Amino acid sequence: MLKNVFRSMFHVSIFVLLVFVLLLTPSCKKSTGESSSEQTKQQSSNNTRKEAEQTNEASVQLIPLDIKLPKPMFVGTPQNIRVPNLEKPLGRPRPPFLAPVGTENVALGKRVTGSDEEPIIGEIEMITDGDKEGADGSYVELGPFLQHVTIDLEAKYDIYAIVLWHFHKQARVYFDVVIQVADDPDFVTNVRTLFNNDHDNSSGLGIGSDMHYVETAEGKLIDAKGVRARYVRLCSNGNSSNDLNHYIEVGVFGKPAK
Ligand SMILES: [Ca+2]
Ligand SMILES: [Ca+2]
Repeated sequence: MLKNVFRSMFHVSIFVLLVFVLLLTPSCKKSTGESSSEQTKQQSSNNTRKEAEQTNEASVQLIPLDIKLPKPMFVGTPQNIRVPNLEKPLGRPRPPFLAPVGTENVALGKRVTGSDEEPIIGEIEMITDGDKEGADGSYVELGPFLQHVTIDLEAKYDIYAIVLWHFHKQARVYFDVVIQVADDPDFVTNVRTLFNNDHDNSSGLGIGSDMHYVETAEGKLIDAKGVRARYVRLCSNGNSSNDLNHYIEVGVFGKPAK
């Protein structure tokens, strides 16, 4: 009798266990189904993110800036220039400067104005005509002491580098070289200084900590770090040979602002 009771209890518990397993199985499957669709979703969102990152990377891919250099007019750096805070020459060609793909000289052919619009030699338009040669006929000579020129890029650009040639027929140092960008031609709105080697604020544009440098055919490259602006202004205040100011070419390397 007791044996029969145990047997029937055993059967009941087997039955309960079976029902339990049957009830659980679909819900387990469902939950697995859900989690796998969740995983697919996650995977596809990961893929989309990866693709977006790749596109982003491609759009900011950096390549060496293509700067066409003029013929050098002298070899080596003369040691007889006595100027304080003079940058030591590198002694080898300037290393490539990396900028986003599509960066080009957006100053080429653009309008130039300045504090001396009737230069002693040459025309002010020559500053953006693409000619960087050091010989006579390629440079503009502006009046003595503090002078500036302003380039209107005609639209806002993300500027990565400014390369300028004052004069490279002979080794010279130009004083109070200050390079600024702004949103307006009068340099009132959003003025940012990219370079300043005026150590005593004689130009009135603030004290600069950049070094004096000797002009060469390589020009002076200023890292503009992607600054966004329409107007570029360059100041100078004579040079180590005379009080006059010269410009051969100014290249502004950038991309249209988006
Ligand atoms: Ca030129
Ligand atoms: Ca000064």
